[in-house]
Amino acid sequence: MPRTALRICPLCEATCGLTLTIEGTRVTAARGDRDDVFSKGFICPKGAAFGALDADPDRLRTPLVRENGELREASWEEAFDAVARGLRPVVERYGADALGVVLGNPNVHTMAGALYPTVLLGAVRTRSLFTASTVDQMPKHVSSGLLFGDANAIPVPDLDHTDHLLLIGANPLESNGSLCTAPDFPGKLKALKARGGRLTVVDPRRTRTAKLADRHLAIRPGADALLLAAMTTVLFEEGLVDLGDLAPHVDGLPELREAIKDFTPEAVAGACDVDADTIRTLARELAAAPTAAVYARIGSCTVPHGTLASWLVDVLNTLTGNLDRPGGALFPQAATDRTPRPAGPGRGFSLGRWHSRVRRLPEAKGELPLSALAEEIDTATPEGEPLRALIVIAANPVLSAPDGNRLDKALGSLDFMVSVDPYLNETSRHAHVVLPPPPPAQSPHHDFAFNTLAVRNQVRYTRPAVPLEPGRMAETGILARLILAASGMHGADPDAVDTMVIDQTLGKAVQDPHSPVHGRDPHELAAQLTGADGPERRLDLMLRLGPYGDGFGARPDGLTLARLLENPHGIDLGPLRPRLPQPLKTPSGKVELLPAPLAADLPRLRKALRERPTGLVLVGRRHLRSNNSWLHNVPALTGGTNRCTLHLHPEDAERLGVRDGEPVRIKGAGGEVTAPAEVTDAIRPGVVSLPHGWGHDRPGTRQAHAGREPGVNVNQLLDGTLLDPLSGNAVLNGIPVRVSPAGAPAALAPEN
Ligand SMILES: Nc1nc2c(c(=O)[nH]1)N[C@H]1C(S)=C(S)[C@@H](COP(=O)(O)OP(=O)(O)OC[C@H]3O[C@@H](n4cnc5c(=O)[nH]c(N)nc54)[C@H](O)[C@@H]3O)O[C@H]1N2
Ligand SMILES: Nc1nc2c(c(=O)[nH]1)N[C@H]1C(S)=C(S)[C@@H](COP(=O)(O)OP(=O)(O)OC[C@H]3O[C@@H](n4cnc5c(=O)[nH]c(N)nc54)[C@H](O)[C@@H]3O)O[C@H]1N2
Ligand code: SF4
Ligand SMILES: [Mo]
Repeated sequence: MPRTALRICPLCEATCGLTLTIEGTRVTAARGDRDDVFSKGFICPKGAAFGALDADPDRLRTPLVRENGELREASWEEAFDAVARGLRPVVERYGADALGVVLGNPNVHTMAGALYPTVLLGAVRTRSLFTASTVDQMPKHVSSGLLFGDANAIPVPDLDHTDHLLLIGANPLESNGSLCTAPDFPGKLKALKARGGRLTVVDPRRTRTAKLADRHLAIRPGADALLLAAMTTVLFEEGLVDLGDLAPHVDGLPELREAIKDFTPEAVAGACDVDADTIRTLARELAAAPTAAVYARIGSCTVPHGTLASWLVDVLNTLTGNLDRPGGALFPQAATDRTPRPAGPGRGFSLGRWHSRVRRLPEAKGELPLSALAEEIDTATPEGEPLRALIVIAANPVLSAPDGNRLDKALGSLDFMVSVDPYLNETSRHAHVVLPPPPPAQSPHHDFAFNTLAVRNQVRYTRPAVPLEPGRMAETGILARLILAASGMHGADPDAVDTMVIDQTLGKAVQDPHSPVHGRDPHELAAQLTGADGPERRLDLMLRLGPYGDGFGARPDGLTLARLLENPHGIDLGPLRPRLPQPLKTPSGKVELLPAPLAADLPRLRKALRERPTGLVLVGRRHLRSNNSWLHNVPALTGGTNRCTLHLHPEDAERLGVRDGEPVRIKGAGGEVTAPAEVTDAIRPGVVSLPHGWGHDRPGTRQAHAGREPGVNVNQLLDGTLLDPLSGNAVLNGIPVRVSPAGAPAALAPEN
C-alpha cells in the first residue's frame, strides 16, 4: 500500500512543502503539500522530479577510497581511517592553513550543512575557507555588514504587501527566488499586479520575469551600481528623500549626498544605456509609491561593482522610508535566530582581517575568494605553504568557479582530498575518499538559512520520509565523524560533537543576562532537550532559546521541537514586522549610510562612467528545470529548452555570420568553448548568454545521463582575475568575449 510523507524540498530557496508518495522505500510521486503553512501546495518541475532524483542509479551507495590511483568501494570504517590518515599529517606538518575547506551551495539546503561546517572550522582552525558565496551573494553580505553591522542582516522585499517592486538582475520565474525565500514567487508577482502594484525589471535579457513587468529596462551588463547611484542622486536633488520613522536610526545622510552627487542620470545614461528621463522616472515612482521595495540578485552581485550595487539597493530602500516597513524591505525573524539582544552599538563588520597567500586578496566574512582556490593550491610563494589537502562538502567548483581546467589540474596535485558528495563528478573524481550522503528522502530537513530570508516568518521541520537504507550513514553523522577525523579525535563517539555544541551553547546562554535561561543550571537544561538524535536535540535547543522559543519553561507556550512535530505542515509566525533598531550592530548603533570602504570604492565606479564595451559581453542564465551543476543527470529535467546554447541577438548573429543551431566558438580570457547558437531577440544586442553548470564531459565521472549531453563549462571563459574587490566575489556577468562561427577558419571568421 502506498503511503505519504511530508518533505520540504531542498532543491531551491523557495523551500516548498512536498507530499511524497512512497511505495516500500521508494518515492513514486511528489506533489505540493496544500496544507503547508508557507508554500500552500506550490511545486515546480524540480520538486515534482524529487522521486527520480532520489532514486538516481548513479548516486553513490558506499564510500569510495583511492587505492593505487583508482577509487574503489569501501566500508565507512575504512573510509574514515583513510580520512584521518590523509588529513592529520598535512595539518601536523604544514599547519592548519594548508588544509582548505570548500563548502558548496547544497550546504544551505541540508541540516548537516547548517549544523556541522562551523564546528569543523572551529575544530581545525584553518583560515583557508572557500565557499559558493564568493561566486554568488558575498557582495550583499559585505554591504549588509557595513550598513547594518551584521553580514547576515539582509532585508527581504515584502512581496505579499508591497505596492511597487523594482527587481534587478534576478529571474525568479526560472530561479524561484534567491535571498528572498518565497514559494510561488511567480504567483506573488502576479498578485502584486492584480492588486494594482507596479513591477519594473532591470535585466539585459527579456526574461520570463521581465515579460510580466510593467516596465523592462534592458540595461548594459555591469552598470546597475551606476543606475542605482543616479536614482539616489535624483531623490536628493528633487527633495524626495523621506526617511519616515527611520530618521532616528540613520547616520550619514549629508555625507552620502555629497559623495554621489556627480552620478546624475545624465552622467550615467551612456554607460547604462538607459536614458536619463527614465532613470528620473524610476526614482520618482519609487519615492511616490505608498510602499516599495528594491530587490536585486545574481545579476547585480556577480559584477565588478557588486558590493556598491548591493549597498545602493538598501540605500534606496532607506531613503524612501521603505526599509523595515511593511510593504518595503524588512528583516525576517527566524525561529532558530539567536535571542534578540537589546538595541545598541555593536562591534560592526571588518574586512580584510587576513589575506590570501598568492594574490593577497582580503578575506570577507571569514572567506577567501573561490576564484583564488586554484592558485592557492598550485602556486608556491615565500609567504607560506600552499594548500596540500582539501575537504570539499557539497561543491563542484570545477564547474561552478572560474577556470575549471586550472582547478581540475590543481585538485589532481593535492596530497589528500575528501569529498562529501552523492555523485562522482567533475570535482569529486579527484578525491582520495568520497563520502556519499543518503538521498534526500532519507534525510531530515529544516531550513536554518532560508527562514532568515523568508517573506513570511514560519517554521517547519520534516523527519526522514523513509528510513536509512542498510549501509547508509546520515550526512550529519558523516560530518560529525569528519570533524573528529580532521581534528585528531578519529574514533571518538560522533555524538560527542553534538553534546559539545549543546554544552557550549547552554554554558554561554546561562551566563547571558538577556537569555531566558540566565542563571539556570546548564545540565538541567540539557536534560530537558528532546529529539531522536544529536541534530534534533540541537534543533530543539535553538528553537527553545530562539525568539519564539519556550525558553525552557520561561514562556510555556513557546516553540519546542515537540510542538513543531505536532504541526507537520509547519507553524506560521506571521508577516514580516519592523524590527529596527534591534538588528543593527554597527559601532554607531545606526544604519551607517556611507561606510568608509564603500566611499573608498566610489572612484572606481566613477571611472566606469566613461566605459563603453566595444565588443560582446556575456551574461549567464538559469532554467527552471536545472540547478547549478548537479541536476543534469535526471532525464525528466533535461532536454527541451533546458540546453547549453549561446543566446545571441539577431543583429549580432547577422553581423558575425552565425546561424541558429550552428556551433559558435566563444573565447574569453580563460579559454574557449564551442556551443550551438540560439538566435533570439530576448537578449539585447551586444550581449550573449550561456548557462552555467554544464561541461559534463570529463573522464572518471559517474553521471551517465549528464555525460550524454554534456554542454560546455561557461566558467572556462574566465581566468579568475575579475573580482569585485571589496567582497572577492567573482565577476561572472558582463565578461568580455569574442564569438565566431565554429565552422569558419579562425583567420577568416569575423569576430565581434
Ligand atoms: N558562470 C556562472 N557560474 C556560477 C553561477 C552563475 O550564475 N554563473 N552561479 C553561482 C552560484 S549562485 C552558485 S550558488 C554556485 C554553485 O556552485 P556549487 O556550490 O559548486 O554547487 P553545485 O554546482 O550545485 O554543486 C553542488 C554539489 O553538491 C552535491 N550535492 C547535492 N546534494 C547534496 C547533499 O545533500 N549533500 C552533499 N554533501 N552534497 C550534495 C552535488 O552532487 C554537487 O557536487 O555556482 C556559481 N557559479
Ligand atoms: N532553476 C534554477 N533555480 C535556481 C538555480 C538554478 O541553477 N536553477 N540556482 C539557485 C541559486 S544557487 C541562486 S544564487 C539563485 C539565483 O537566482 P536569480 O538571481 O534569480 O538568478 P538568475 O535566474 O540567474 O537571474 C539573474 C538575471 O540577471 C541577469 N543579469 C546578468 N547580468 C546582469 C547585469 O549586469 N545587470 C542586471 N540588471 N541583470 C543582469 C541575467 O540575464 C538573469 O536573468 O537561483 C537559485 N535557483
Ligand atoms: S520551487 Fe524550489 S523548493 Fe519549490 S518545488 Fe521547485 S525546486 Fe523545490
Ligand atoms: Mo547561488
